[in-house]
Formats: sequence, C-alpha cells, structure tokens
Amino acid sequence: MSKKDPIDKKGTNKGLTRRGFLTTAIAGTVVGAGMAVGLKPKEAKAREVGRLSSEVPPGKLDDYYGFWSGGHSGEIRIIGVPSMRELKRIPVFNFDCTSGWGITDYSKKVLGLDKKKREYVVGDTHHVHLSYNNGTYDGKYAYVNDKANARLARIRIDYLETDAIVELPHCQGTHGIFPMRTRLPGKPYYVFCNSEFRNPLPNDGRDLDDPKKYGALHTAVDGEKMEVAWQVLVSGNMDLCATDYKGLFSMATCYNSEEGVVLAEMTRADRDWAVFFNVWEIEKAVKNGEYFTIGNSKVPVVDGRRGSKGEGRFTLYVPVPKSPHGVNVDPTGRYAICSGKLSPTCTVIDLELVEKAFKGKVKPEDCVVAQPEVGLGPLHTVFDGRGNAYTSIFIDSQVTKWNIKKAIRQYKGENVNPIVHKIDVHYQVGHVNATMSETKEADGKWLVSLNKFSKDRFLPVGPRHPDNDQLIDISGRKMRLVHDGSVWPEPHDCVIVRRDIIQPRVKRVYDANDPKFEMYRKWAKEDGVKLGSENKVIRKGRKVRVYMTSLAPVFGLTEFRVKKGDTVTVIVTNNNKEEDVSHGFCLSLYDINFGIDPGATESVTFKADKPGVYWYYCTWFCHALHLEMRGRMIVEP
Ligand code: RUQ
Ligand code: CUA
Repeated sequence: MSKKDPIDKKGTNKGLTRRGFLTTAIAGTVVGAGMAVGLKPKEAKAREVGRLSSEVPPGKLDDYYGFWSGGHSGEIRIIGVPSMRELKRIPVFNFDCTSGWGITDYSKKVLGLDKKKREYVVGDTHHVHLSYNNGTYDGKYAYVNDKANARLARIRIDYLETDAIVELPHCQGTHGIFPMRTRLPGKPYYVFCNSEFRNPLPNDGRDLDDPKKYGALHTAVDGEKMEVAWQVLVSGNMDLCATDYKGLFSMATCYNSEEGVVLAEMTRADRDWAVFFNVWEIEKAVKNGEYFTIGNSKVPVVDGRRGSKGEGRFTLYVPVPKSPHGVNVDPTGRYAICSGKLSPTCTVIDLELVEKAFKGKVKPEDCVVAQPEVGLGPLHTVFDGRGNAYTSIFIDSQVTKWNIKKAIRQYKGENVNPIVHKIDVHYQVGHVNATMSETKEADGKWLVSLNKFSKDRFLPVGPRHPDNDQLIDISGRKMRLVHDGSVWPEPHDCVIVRRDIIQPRVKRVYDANDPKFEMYRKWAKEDGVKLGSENKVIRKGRKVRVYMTSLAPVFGLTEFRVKKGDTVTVIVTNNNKEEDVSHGFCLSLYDINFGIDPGATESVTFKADKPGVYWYYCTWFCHALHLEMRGRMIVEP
C-alpha cells in the first residue's frame, strides 16, 4: 500500500472522519476485510481451501477497484471488490443524465457530437484496461473499446471521466484492446486495437461480394495524444489482444484464418493462429515511408499478411488450435496463453522464443511450449502470481486452475498433471479476472467469474436475466465460491486494481490539465465575465451566454430572458465547497438535464425555439430547500 493511500489499514477512509471514527470504534473487534486479505502468499499457498472474507462491514471500504465494461450500455462500471457493490458508472459511448454525458457541451465535444458528421449514439464496451508503467498500473488512464462503432475511449483516473474518444479508420468490430505494459523512454505509448470483422478496404462500395479482398487491421493508438499512429493489415481476423511486459510486442488471437463470412466457413480449419506484432520494426518502417494508405485516411498502413514481405518482419503467425479466443500474458512476462475455445486446450507460447523467431532463429510453430487440456470451451486465462493460471471454461461452466510450469513439463513428455482444481460456476462463464492479474503484481487473492447466464440464481425478472459475476477466493490451493453478484448485462470483462493505485479527486480543480477549464476560461475571457463568481447574461447577436452560479439552495439567477430563436448557452458553476454537494440543472420541456460536481462548471447549448416560461430546477438533493432551488427561463416571442 502506498503512502498516498487515503484509506488506513482497517479499510476506513480517513477523509470520513466523524462517521469513519464512530464505525471504527464500534467495529473495533470485527476483522475488516483489509486485514483478512492481508495474507502472506506463503500462508495462502499452504491452505487447502482459500479462507478470505468478502464481508465489508458498514463504514469499511473495499480493497480493490474493479473496472467493469458495461457491454450494451456503452459505459464502464466501478465495482468494489470484494463486496461487489456497484460504486459508479462512467458514461463513455452512451447518454447519462446523472452527469449530463452526451448533453453538456464538453461531453458532446468528447463524443464528437458537436461536429456536423455522423453522430454515434450507441456503443458496446468489452475490454477495459488501465495504463501501465514498469509492468503495473500507473493510475493515469483507463482505455475501453467500442465494438459497435470502432472507437477507443480514454478515461482519466483523477476524475473517472471520459476525456477522449478516437475513431479507428477502416475498422469494424473493434474488439480486443491492450495498452503497452511499460513506457519506453523516447517512444510513444501505444494502445493496440484489433478488428474482429473483415471488411472492404476502403469500405466505399467496392469489393462488396468479394470477401477475399476484405481485410482486418491492427491499430496502434497513441495513448497520450489519443491519435491513430499506424495500422497493420493482417491475414484472417483478430479477436483478443495483449502486450508483452518489455514493450516489444502486441499480439492477437485469430479465429477466422479461413477468412470466411459465415460460421461454417470460419470454423473449417483445425488450426488458426496467434499473430505477434513487432512494434518497433513497424514503427521504423513507418518512419522510413515504407507504408501505404487506404481511401482518404492518412494513417500509415503496413502489410503484415501471410506471404507478404512483412511476415517475419512485422508479424509472426504461430499456429494455435482451434478458433482461439483469449490471449493473456502471465505476470512473469514470459508466456502468452491462448485459450482454445473450440479446442479443449490452452496453448502456451514462450515470448522469448517469439523474440528469437522474429530474428529467424526459431520457427513460429516452435514457440509453443505447452498445451494442457483444461476443459470444453476455454475462453480466457488469468493468474495468481504464484505460477498458476485460471481458465474460464464456457461449455463446462467451470474455472480450471492449472500450473504453467507443470504444463510445460507435461508437454515435454513428463508424466505430470498440470490441473490443480476445477470449480463450477453458474453459468456459462465468459471472462474471468483476478486481482492485479494483468500486472506483474498479481496477488492471487480474488477471482471474478463473469457468467453470461444466471438462470435460477436470482429472483426472476422476466425473460431478460441479469448476468452473474461470481466472486471466488483463490488464496488457497483449491478455489472457493464466495458470492453471487447480479449485474446488468453484459459486462464482458473487468480488471481488478489495488485501491492505492486509484487516487480520484473529490472536487473539480480547474488547473491547466483540465480541458474543461480551457473551454470555459476561453468563453469567460471573451465575455469579460468572472467565471464562478458573476451571474450575467451576455448577448452577441442571436447568441446568448448565461453565466450562473449555484450554491445550495439557490441558483445565482432566479430568472433570465432570451428571445425565441436565440442560441442559448447556460453555464452553471457549482460553488459548494463541501464534499459530495452536487447540483443539477434540468430545464423543463427543453430536454436538458445534467449534473454539476462540487467545484465544477458545466454548460449546455440549445435553441430557444419555444416561447413561454420554462422552469429550471436542481436535480441533486443538495439541501433541505432543494425543491425550491429553481428559476425561470423566459422566452419572449
Ligand atoms: S470477449 S467472453 Cu468481447 Cu472479451 Cu471473451
Ligand atoms: Cu442544488 Cu438540489
């Protein structure tokens, strides 16, 4: 736990002095979850069955932040682990009135809804990953894909708010993403994104009925600038994505080496592959101008297809049976593990051999060092930092724990059984993830099984069931199911992050790093208004800016007047200094509703197209006189 952790060892937030103090005093003898999970790996290893407590008593805080993708909702959710309590939803590709995402001017800018181009209003988030340095999370950003509209979004961790979205040219089915696991001096920091679907390149009406001419692109996005850097054209398709720990490779599983367009075609071959990308060799080629472009996009593309000059230099195709799904790199950084999906095996690929293969010293197929049988329908594999892997088994509805070193020995012909334990999950597990599993600091405490079906596990709520995210204690030799967590479909994946890494601010601070600040500061300067302390209506022709403060229980303006047809921007600043006092601004019959965090300024722009009196009111219960916190917009005909 770092010194900066605002939460003490008993799991009490020092910021919550009075309430925190009382609960600590009352619960003084209760063993907090923070202590219960403070096991030394050695003790845990000796235990036959894990014995961690998932109980987080009132007033205590969780040990981990879980970042869950929201699937159809297009959002990210934050879940406390081990309590499995939902703490927050971060709107990303969706609309949300709590914050006003998709409604306020700033969020529209991030979403690209301020431009006169195609306006996407749906998203499908699958994979959330946090930014890294030195093999572990650096607490700066989270990234998430949009499978629906081929985008990558970034969330800044200090405000847990989306701050950039980039569209990936010529891509469809943007699925697996993964950031580099370390930052290399003088080099860009990339997030890699896979195209799962093959489509015409460019997709402008040509090659409609000629799927052989379709292609799929692996895209490198600069995770700091949030700009597309380059793309690689591959054979087949790409499903999940991972990176190594040295900052050399990205990689993807391919389930459609057949390049088919219907199921029967896509599952014909007994072997597909994992494709490895030689990141800095590609970068070098791009710098040397050895690239082409597609359609009207300026993004450099290199050819990494099989049989091209790029094979062996930019890409390496390692055969893997059959239609593999997940690819995960173990915390030592040595092994990439592909989960077989239609093969009951996991394929272990030695990344040191991949390095050699790129130098032509070994053959791609010789990079495989183990292939344990784990069960029917293996999808994803995670780690405990003690040499064990945990693979989700979709068809068997199980999680299989197996030992990587033993699997390698078995592959060499030794008579050892790598399978340690199997546990039933309920039901049809997709992803699993474990505490810090995607980092070199994997701590082997908790595993979450994200089950697609819940069937009989919860009260029936009609034909559309919740998913069941089950919490499993992996601190012992055998796994132990601890908790059923209902969750609205469909989180695809999650990462579980030690809480000292996540340091959110409780109040908005308008420093130079805050892009919102830039926008409002510019406007206020233009209008000669002191933002946050003056209440003024500034008219320039048909454009009206309304500057308004809010301090419980009043808005700085209890009325403002505009004329029918004006373009009106209402800019509201929350001047409450106390933690957790949010206000909202809802404008009746104008379809406007957004929240304003403590210390924040938010704005909305709309056309005053209906004359009359329209009440605006505060939507956050901020004060005993919250209902009276309202005013009138008077639109003169
Ligand atoms: S996928 S259930 Cu979108 Cu992550 Cu594997
Ligand atoms: Cu401000 Cu309710």
